[in-house]
Amino acid sequence: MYPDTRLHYTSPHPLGPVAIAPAQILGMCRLGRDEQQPDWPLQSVRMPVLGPATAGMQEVWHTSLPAQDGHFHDIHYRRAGGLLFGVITLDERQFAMQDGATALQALAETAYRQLFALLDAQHCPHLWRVWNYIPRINVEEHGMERYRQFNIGRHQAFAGSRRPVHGSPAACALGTADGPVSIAFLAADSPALPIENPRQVSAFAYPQQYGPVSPTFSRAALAGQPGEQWLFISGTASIIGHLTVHVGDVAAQTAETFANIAILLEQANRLQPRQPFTLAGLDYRVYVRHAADYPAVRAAVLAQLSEDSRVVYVQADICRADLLVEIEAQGAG
Ligand code: 3EB
Repeated sequence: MYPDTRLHYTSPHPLGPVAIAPAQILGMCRLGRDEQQPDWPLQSVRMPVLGPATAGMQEVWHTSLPAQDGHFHDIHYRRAGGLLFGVITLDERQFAMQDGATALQALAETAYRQLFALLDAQHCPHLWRVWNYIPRINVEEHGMERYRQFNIGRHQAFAGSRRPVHGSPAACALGTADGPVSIAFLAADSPALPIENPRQVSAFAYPQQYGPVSPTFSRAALAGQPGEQWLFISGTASIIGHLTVHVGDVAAQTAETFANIAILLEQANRLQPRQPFTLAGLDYRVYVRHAADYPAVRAAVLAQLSEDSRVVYVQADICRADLLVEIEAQGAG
C-alpha cells in the first residue's frame, strides 16, 4: 500500500449528515431506511434494523488521502492511494435465463467479472472483503435455491478471471426481502492474508449437499501494513465441520458463532501477535432471521460482549435455511 494511505472506519451511527470531509470518503453503507444518494459509493442494505435505532444506521469507510471517484460498467467506486471501495447494484430483471443459467447466476457472474476487471485495470488486484446482499436468497426457483444459483455465477467469474478460490476474500452473503442485488467490496494493491477456521471445513471445499458449486470466501482476512492491520471476519454461523449445529436453538447458535469468532481471533493473533485483536475491540453486525428472536440473540451476544460494545442487529435471511443467526465483525489492530 502507499505509505500514507490509512483506512479509517466510522462505526454505525443513526442516519444523518456525514461528519467527514467528502473528499476523504471511500464509501458508505446504510442499513434500514434508504435516503438520498450521496456523491460517494453507497451500499444500501434494505434490511430492517432491530432494537432502539430502528430508523436506520450508517457506517463510513474513509482515508487520510483525498479519494478519486469513478464509474466502471455498473460499479461506482472510489480510490485513494492503494485502497479501493466499490459498490455494484444490479436489477435481476436486466438479465435473462440463458443456456441453462438463471438470471441470478448470470447477474452474479457479470458482477464479479466487472469487479475483477476493475481491480485489474486499477492495479489494485487484492480483494479484501465483499458484502453480498441478494433478494429472496432462500427461495427455490428453476429447481435450485437462489443462493446456490448465485454461488455458481460467482464461482464462474472467479474461475474465468483466474482467481484461485483458496485466496478468496472475507465475505458475507445475506438475503433481503426484495430490491436489487447489491455487492460492496474493499480492495487494495497489497494482499490480505486469508484465515480459515480449523474447526470448520473451508467454505470453498464444502461437499455437494450445499450446492453444486461451493461459495468462494475465506473465514477471515488480515490486511493492511505494519502498524495498521485490519481484521475482517466473514459472516460466521453455528457450523462445525460443514454441519449446522443447534438447529432450532437461536441462543445456542449465537454462542457457537462466538466460539467460531474467538477461534478466528486466535488465528489472526498468531499471525499478528504485536497488537492482538480482542473481542471487545471489534465492530459487529448481527443478522437475525426472525425479528422475534432479537431479545434472545441480544442476550446471548451480551453474554460475550459488554453493553457498550458496537453491535448492529438487522433482520435478514441467512443462506442456509437452518441458520437462525449469523455474525460478522471487523476491526483495526
Ligand atoms: C457459512 O459459514 C455461512 O457465500 O459469501 C458466510 C459467509 C456464509 C459468506 C458467502 C456465506 C458466505 O457457510 C454462510
